[in-house]
Amino acid sequence: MSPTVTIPIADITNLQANDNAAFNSVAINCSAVAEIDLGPDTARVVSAMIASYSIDDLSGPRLLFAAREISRALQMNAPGAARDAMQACAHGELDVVIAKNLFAAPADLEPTPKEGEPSPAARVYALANAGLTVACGQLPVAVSNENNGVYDRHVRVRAANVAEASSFGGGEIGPHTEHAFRYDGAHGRFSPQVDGICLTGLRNDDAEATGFAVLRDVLSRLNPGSIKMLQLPIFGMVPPDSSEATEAAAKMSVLYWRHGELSCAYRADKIIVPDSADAKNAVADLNAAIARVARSVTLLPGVAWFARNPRCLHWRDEIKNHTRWLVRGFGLAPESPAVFADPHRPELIQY
Ligand SMILES: O=C(O)CCC(=O)C(=O)O
Ligand SMILES: [Fe+2]
Repeated sequence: MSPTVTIPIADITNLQANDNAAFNSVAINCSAVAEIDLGPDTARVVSAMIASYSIDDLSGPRLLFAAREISRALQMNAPGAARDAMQACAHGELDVVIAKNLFAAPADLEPTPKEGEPSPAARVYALANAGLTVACGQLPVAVSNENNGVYDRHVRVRAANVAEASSFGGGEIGPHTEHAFRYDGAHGRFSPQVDGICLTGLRNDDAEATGFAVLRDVLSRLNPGSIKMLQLPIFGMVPPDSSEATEAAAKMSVLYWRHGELSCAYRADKIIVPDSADAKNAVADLNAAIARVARSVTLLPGVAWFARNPRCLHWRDEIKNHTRWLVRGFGLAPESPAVFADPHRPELIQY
């Protein structure tokens, strides 16, 4: 007998992406970023583990199993300070963990694939992202309307889109959080944003940077009036170019409360701002605040950036070298109200 309880979709009226519960302070004016070195021993162990996995480990229960194995290897091999940082991230005290030596730079990596799939040996590097995600307190997940519902996404220029500054072409240039646009598949609701994003360098010969801005820093620079304005459900959002969805979402707020924290659903290049001076000023204020507190990280091979997605904006800073190759994976907080559609795909959330 199956232990799965299926809740009819029509009955899930209380499963809202935005829970509107505000119990944290809005402007915590401190840094929320830790840079850790997992150490060469960890890198060697994780690389050996990656070499032993196959692409069958990139989906379903096997992904959760492999991610927990790698997370355990991180806990057992990383220095104490690195373990503390991952724990602090799991507890919501940190919003970003930058980890060196997640794996050893792959020696025999194929040329950066422009079209089609990377080789199985390259794809399984995403399991390092999944392991770090678990170590930071989240489940590795894929979403149904993006990347064909596959966990590992490979961030690199595609031949047909070299000139485009878009998530399907050369790079994601504008500041954004993932799933600012998030219609829930056929059900017409907003899905929760994924709680985590992990980007890891596979190849980055020109040391191109990934920009990011921690939301608590951004909020500390925003006028209170803008913070109020950005919480109104008056904004529209066009799906990103990488999404399989085509219809714009309406009545969305840019800032909203979730899991007790003010969270951000924003994509600078896709937002539809209503025709009001207050709304336009608030978005300009937001863009200026992001620019003022922007930081950057260079994702060299084996360097990972894990961020609590709705609490940190990110973007590609520059495009110089079309061979740059990052691997990306999403994370979901265990308390997320995300809808899971298939008992055989516990890593897949319905969008
Ligand atoms: O290319 C980058 O540095 C950022 C990529 C990005 O925004 C993403 O993969 O979600
Ligand atoms: Fe992104």
